Amino acid sequence: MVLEQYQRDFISFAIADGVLSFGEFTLKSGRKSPYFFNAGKFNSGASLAKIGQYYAAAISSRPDIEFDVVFGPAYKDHGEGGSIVGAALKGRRILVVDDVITAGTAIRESMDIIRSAEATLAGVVVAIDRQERGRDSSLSAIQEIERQHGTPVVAVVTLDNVVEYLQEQGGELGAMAGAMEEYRREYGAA
Ligand code: OMP
Repeated sequence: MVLEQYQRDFISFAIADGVLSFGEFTLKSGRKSPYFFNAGKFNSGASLAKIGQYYAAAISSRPDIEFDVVFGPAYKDHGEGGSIVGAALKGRRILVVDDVITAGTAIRESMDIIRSAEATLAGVVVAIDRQERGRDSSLSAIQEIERQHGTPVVAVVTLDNVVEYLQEQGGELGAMAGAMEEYRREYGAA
């Protein structure tokens, strides 16, 4: 597998901003992971502008995905009430932009919102595909979504890409790749 330059840049940028970090983390699914991707740390104007470009690069790699509206889920309980702010969804083709899909719980909430708004799901773009088994099978959550909904899911980077990058870097970062591969053996998709 060949890492595209924008993928390499993205991983290096995510590590530098502390978005991609290494240690021991308990995920929403209860799995203990040696790495975590915290998109909330892309919190400056400059890093938001950059992350937008990486998402755009991933979307451009799939010109077959045609959409009218970009939808960013907020998963909020407070604020102005209701779950939609911005453009109307009804009858439109929606591209969902999200941070991470692990077991697929969060993304299903977005799909429910789109379905109840009588819109069509055109595709999903995520920053990182952790390539872990989903809830219902040995497929990854992303593969499940692609099969169940016939919806393409694009990731800026996958776990494989991150492991490859870390191995290329060697040293301390290279050492992290081993822990990630071990994790993948336990929870990775078939
Ligand atoms: P699922 O709902 O299991 O697909 O997990 C996705 C959500 O988990 C994300 O929207 C985050 O809230 C959180 N998460 C991360 O942000 N980064 C990670 O590296 C892993 C998770 C996670 O808990 O699985």
